[in-house]
This record gives sequence, C-alpha cells and structure tokens, in this order.
Amino acid sequence: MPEEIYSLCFMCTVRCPIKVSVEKGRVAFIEGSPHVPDIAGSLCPKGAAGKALLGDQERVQGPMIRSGPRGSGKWRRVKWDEALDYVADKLKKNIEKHGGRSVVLGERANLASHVSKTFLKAIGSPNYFSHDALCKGSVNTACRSLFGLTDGQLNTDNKNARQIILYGRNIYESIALKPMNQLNKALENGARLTYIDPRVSVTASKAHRFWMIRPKTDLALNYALMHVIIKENLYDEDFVQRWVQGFDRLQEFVQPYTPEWAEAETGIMADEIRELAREAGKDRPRVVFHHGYRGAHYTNEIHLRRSILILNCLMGNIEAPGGLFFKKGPGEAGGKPARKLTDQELPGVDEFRFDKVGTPDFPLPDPNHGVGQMLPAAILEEDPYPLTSLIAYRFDPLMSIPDTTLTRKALDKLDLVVAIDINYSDIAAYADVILPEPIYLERLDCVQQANSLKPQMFLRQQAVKPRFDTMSGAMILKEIGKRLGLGQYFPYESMEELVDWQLEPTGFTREEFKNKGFVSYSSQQIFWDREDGLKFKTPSGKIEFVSSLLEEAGYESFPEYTPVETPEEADEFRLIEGRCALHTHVSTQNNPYLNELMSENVLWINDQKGAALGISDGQLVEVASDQGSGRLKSKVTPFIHPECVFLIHGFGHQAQQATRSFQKGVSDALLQQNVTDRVGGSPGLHETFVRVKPLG
Ligand SMILES: Nc1nc2c(c(=O)[nH]1)N[C@H]1C(S)=C(S)[C@@H](COP(=O)(O)OP(=O)(O)OC[C@H]3O[C@@H](n4cnc5c(=O)[nH]c(N)nc54)[C@H](O)[C@@H]3O)O[C@H]1N2
Ligand SMILES: Nc1nc2c(c(=O)[nH]1)N[C@H]1C(S)=C(S)[C@@H](COP(=O)(O)OP(=O)(O)OC[C@H]3O[C@@H](n4cnc5c(=O)[nH]c(N)nc54)[C@H](O)[C@@H]3O)O[C@H]1N2
Ligand code: SF4
Ligand SMILES: [Mo]
Repeated sequence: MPEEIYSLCFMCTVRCPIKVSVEKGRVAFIEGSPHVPDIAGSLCPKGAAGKALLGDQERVQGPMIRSGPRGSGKWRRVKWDEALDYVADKLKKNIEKHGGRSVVLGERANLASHVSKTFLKAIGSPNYFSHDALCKGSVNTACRSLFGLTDGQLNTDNKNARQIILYGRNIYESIALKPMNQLNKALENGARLTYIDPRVSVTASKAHRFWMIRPKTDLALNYALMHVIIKENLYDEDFVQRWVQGFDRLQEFVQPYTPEWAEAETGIMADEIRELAREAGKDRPRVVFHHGYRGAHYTNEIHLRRSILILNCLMGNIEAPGGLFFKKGPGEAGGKPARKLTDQELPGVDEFRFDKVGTPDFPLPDPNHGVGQMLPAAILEEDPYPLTSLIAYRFDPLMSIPDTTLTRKALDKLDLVVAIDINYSDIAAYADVILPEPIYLERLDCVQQANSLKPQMFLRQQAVKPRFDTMSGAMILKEIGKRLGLGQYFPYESMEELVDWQLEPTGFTREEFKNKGFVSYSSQQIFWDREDGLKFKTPSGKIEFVSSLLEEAGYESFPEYTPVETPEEADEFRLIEGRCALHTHVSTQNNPYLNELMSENVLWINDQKGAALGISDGQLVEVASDQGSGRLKSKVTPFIHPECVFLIHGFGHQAQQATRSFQKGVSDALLQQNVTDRVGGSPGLHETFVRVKPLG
C-alpha cells in the first residue's frame, strides 16, 4: 500500500491541496486532495509535473559560490557553512558601512514570509518587498480605497453566481483550481459568462458573450455600464443608501459616458453594453464582476479596478451568496491564528523604504508589500540612499521586473546578490551565491492560514526526503541571522520546531494535519450581517466611492476619461502578455515534462496586419522596443485585436545551466519599459509599443 501524504502543491503559488502517494520513498502519484470540496482530486498540468521537477538533475544541487564574473556560469560547490559564512560576512560589512537599510529582500510572498520580514527587521532594514505590486498592487490599493480592506481579504462566490463578468481574468489558463471548478459548477447550473479580452483565450471560448475589446479601454466600458445601471435604476438602491458614500457624485460623473460614447472607444456595440447592464440588474445580487487577479496592465489601472469593484457594489452583492465576500479569520470563528515570528517584539525600523512607499512621493501602495519594480532605479540613482545587497527569495527580478537590461545594470552595482531558489533561474545564474531549497515535495513548510467563509489551516507536509544538499528558506535566514548575532529572533532549530511554535496558541497539533492536510475552525460559512454588520475599515465605515484615501493624498476619485493612444505606424503594436495553462510565470520552462509540451513562446499577430506586413503563420519575426529586441515565431490569427501583439510571459531564459529553456523564445520583460501606476503601485506591463518585422 502506498503511503498517502497530504500536502500543498507549489508548482505555482496558488498552493492547491494535494494528496501525494509515496511508495518505497518515491513519489508514485500526485493528485488534488479528495477531502477539499471544489478540488476533489483535480490537478492542473503543472501540478502533475511536480514529479519531473523532483527528478530533475538540472536543479541546483547544493550551495554555490560564484568563481567567475557575474553570469559567467562558473561556480564553486561549497559546504553550507562556507556559503552561509560568506553571505553573513558580506552583509555584516555592508551593514556596518551603509546601515541595515542598504539590504533589500525581495520575494514571491510565501509561507515563510514572516521569517523574511523578521530577518529584515532584525538587521534594521525597512526594505522588504513581495511580488504583490508586480502582480496586483493596484487591485490592492483599489480595494483599500473602497473598503479599507485589501484584495487579499476579498473573494468571489463563483459557485452561486448567475452572471460572471471577467476582464482578461483568463481563469481557464491562468489557473487557480478552486475558483475554476466553482465557475464550472455555476455554468452547469445555468450561469452566464461574459469574457472581455483583446484576444480569444481559452476562457473566451467557454463564454456566452465574448467582447474583443480595444486594449486599455475597459475603463470606458465600465463608465458606460455604470451610466446605464444608474440611469435605468438597475442598482440596489437600499444597499447603496445604507452602505455607500459618494453615490451622488458617481451618478453625476457618469452622465456623459453613454454606451454610444463607449462604443467608439472600445469597439463594443452600445446595445450589447446595455444588454449586459440589464441582465446584471435582473440577476443581482448574484452577479460577480471579477476584480482581476493580475492587475498590472496599465498606468491608470487603479481606476479600472475601482470601477469593477464599484459595479459590484451597485449590484448590492457584498457578503451576498453568489457575489463578493470578505474572508473570515479564526477570530470570527472563536479560534486563534497560528503565531508568526513577526508577532515577537522586534526592533523598530525608522527609515524610508527604497521605493519611497508611504512617503508623500508615493503615498498609497501597500507598505506591507512595497513596489518591487522601483528597485533598479533606486539602486542606480542611489535615491533615496545607496543599496548594497539583494536577497532574491523565490523571485526572479531579471525576468519578473520589466526592462531586464536596466535591472541587470542595477544588479551590477550591488556588492552582494544572493538567490534562494531551487533552479538555475536567471537570477540564480546571475547571483554571487545560490542557497538551494528542497522542493515542496521534500519539505515541511510554515503553516498556511487559509481565511475564507470557513476559516481553515493547511500544512505542506514533507512527502519524500530531500534528494540534494538543500536547506529550507526559514532555516537559511535563521542561520544567516545567527551569524549576525541575531539568533534570538529565530527561536527554532528545525522546521518541525518552528511549525510547533506557530501552532501552539491555536490548540491544534501537527498530528491533526496527518489525515487530511488541514484543520477547520468552523463547520458553517460565516457571512456578515448585511443590514448592520458589514465591517469596512474606511474612515467613514462605509464603502467609499468618493475615497478619503485617494482624495487626502491629492488624487481624484473619478478622473475624467483620457482617450487611449493608438499605434502610429503600420508595423507598430501595443505589446500585451499573459500566462498559459502549461507554465508558471518564469519558473517551469525547464521542467522536463512541461518543456516537452511547450518549449517556446510565439508572437500572436492579427491576420490582416500580418498580411499587410508580409508575415505568414509560423514565420520568424523580430520584435523590438526601445528597451530590447528578440526573434521568435509568429502566430498569425484573426483571434487578436489589430492594435496589439501577444506573448506568453516567462520564456527567453538566459541561464545556460538550464539547458532545456536556455534562449528558447523571447522574454516580455526584455521588451517592456519599467513604468508604474503612481497611484495604485502596479507596473504598466502593457504600456510598451513594439515594432514587428518578418525575417527570412
Ligand atoms: N514582465 C512581466 N513581469 C511580471 C509578470 C508578467 O506577466 N510579465 N507577472 C507578474 C506576476 S502576476 C507575478 S505573480 C510575478 C511572479 O514573479 P516570480 O515570483 O519571480 O515568478 P515565479 O515563476 O513564480 O518564481 C520565481 C522563482 O521562484 C523559484 N522557485 C520555485 N519554487 C521554489 C521553491 O520552492 N523555493 C524557492 N526558494 N524558489 C522556488 C523559481 O525557480 C523562480 O526562479 O511576476 C510579475 N512580473
Ligand atoms: N497556468 C498558470 N496559472 C496561473 C499562473 C501561471 O503562471 N500559470 N499564475 C498565477 C498568478 S500569480 C496570477 S497573477 C494569475 C493571473 O491570471 P489573469 O489575471 O487571468 O492574468 P493573465 O494570464 O496574465 O491574463 C491576462 C489576460 O489579459 C488580457 N489583456 C491584455 N490587455 C487587456 C485589456 O486591455 N483588457 C482586457 N480586458 N484584457 C486584456 C490578455 O490578453 C490575457 O489574456 O494566474 C495565476 N494562475
Ligand atoms: S494551480 Fe496547478 S500548479 Fe498551481 S498550486 Fe494548483 S495544482 Fe499546483
Ligand atoms: Mo501574479
């Protein structure tokens, strides 16, 4: 009989609950957890490829110190003590000379983020950043501007919805299993799906209504939807009266934005806009206008995300089944959350952040996450002060921050670059030291507090022993901390001890996770009382259409619509990008299974545009921007708007040790300019114009 280990997938950071069958110390099979409703055995292709990652000889097999110039691929395999001493010595010198603030740690937020934050506080640095701004910083700010709560606290009840409207939320390719399966159930029960994208994605093919919108014009569409919903009295008047501040100003503001006006801007027929508004008005409150997962598209993203959330509020769907809900923590179920290292008494850090978040210069992005894409400029300009050291933990700044050439130039200026990784990612290959972690199947991780309608806690339990000479991130940071004389902030000697310490106040033990991988705080769904019990954290305690957060910082709640710029030349296009079901961002392209299924990306280009430029399907093309250029095959298709071209993100790796992905396809980050929504915090990843020409 195989042993069954319940754990959490980590082929991407969605962290779906899994069951791992282990025979004679080897992983035989991975499937979605049968014990979690709406997962019930399902797994995405990347999750299934976890076995190939486990067996991959091209993973980093032990600690490495660079022995040639940066990026030369010359390494010395060392013992852990030597690698940790090396990093600690360098940090010590840099901290003595330039202060703790000269050290930055950037990561994809993960279960050990509380350890990373503790490490930085202990050394006196304010410079923690997560991937958040690069993924959805403006969604976060939009949520705080309306509800006083973050997007991390908000979710959608897809399963019970009657109408679901997705703005480029390509849920059938950019996968999170649970909400995707919940959407399937809603569709089986007769819900209607509207999908809006300049490109026909897999999700478009499953929608009842698909709008090939002109890129960047979703805000115009939403102003027109609001116009119709308010003019035709399709909104929930009682809810708005009770809970909304600033409705009158919105009503006045959207008056000029008619569906006919929006048709000219977006390319979507005025009558169809009216039709959606009426259908939603009929089905409310069981309507979800999805606020988006990645919201890092345009430099005015904050207002698009606010407009989507406002449409939901007009539907009166907040805390209603089939609408939007806020996640409930253990406290609301009478329980206690797991302890975090950051709950300890830690040194206060009284310094500006490198990205100036929280200062009048950049007041609104969430300081808990920072704005990662400001790093290259901060290093190069030494503004606000010199930076010396970067620890990149499960995050690749060379491929995940736009404008790779600029980022590399900035890294060149640092004294120390450390990568905590599992692969020869581009950042690992460019680092001075690589500190490898065991992969998710080989390690126990910190507790996952899963807040939801029913709060739960999950545990990533070790399925098999580590194959290589690796160490968990939480142990790595502890070991470096200890060498800097800060051991007291890391009160554990093993991951087991850390998890037990975290669980202590909750009353649950590690043993209780063995059978299913999770424990529940409540058997009932917890909704707030919509009459009197909605707990918004805005100054007014209401949903602020007119936002005190924005207006006190000097920004408008409803800025006038600015028409979108069109490409000027026949060979010029807006570059847009996204994900595919077979790969995770920048980290799976070298996976033996997934690489076999898809080893490079192609450039989608509209068929009429392709014909005019002499580009045939499958032909090699050059794509160039002011930032960089690359060569790849074309996909000539009627299924994309003529103003844009499209790439799958994450290809074009430059790390030669990862032989399967080395220089296959083109990296979007190489082409993109590093520009930011200065209100919300996201980068405008779709603001770059490129030129395309046929080759050969
Ligand atoms: N140009 C451009 N930039 C983008 C995006 C884009 O579309 N285009 N998308 C943005 C979005 S939405 C996001 S969420 C971010 C994601 O940005 P990243 O977090 O940088 O991307 P990932 O591919 O998730 O993972 C990065 C690294 O994690 C490593 N890794 C994987 N598993 C483990 C592990 O168990 N331990 C450790 N230590 N390392 C591990 C991988 O090898 C890889 O080097 O990028 C953002 N940046
Ligand atoms: N397989 C897989 N699944 C993933 C991930 C992964 O890497 N791989 N990553 C996870 C993460 S971290 C994230 S953030 C999510 C991202 O999930 P999504 O937010 O669904 O994002 P993307 O895949 O980036 O898709 C962006 C879509 O927006 C479209 N688009 C571009 N410009 C516009 C526009 O102006 N208007 C509209 N309406 N659409 C536009 C693009 O054509 C593309 O189809 O996916 C998650 N799930
Ligand atoms: S979406 Fe796929 S890769 Fe991501 S955690 Fe879930 S199963 Fe794993
Ligand atoms: Mo993301």
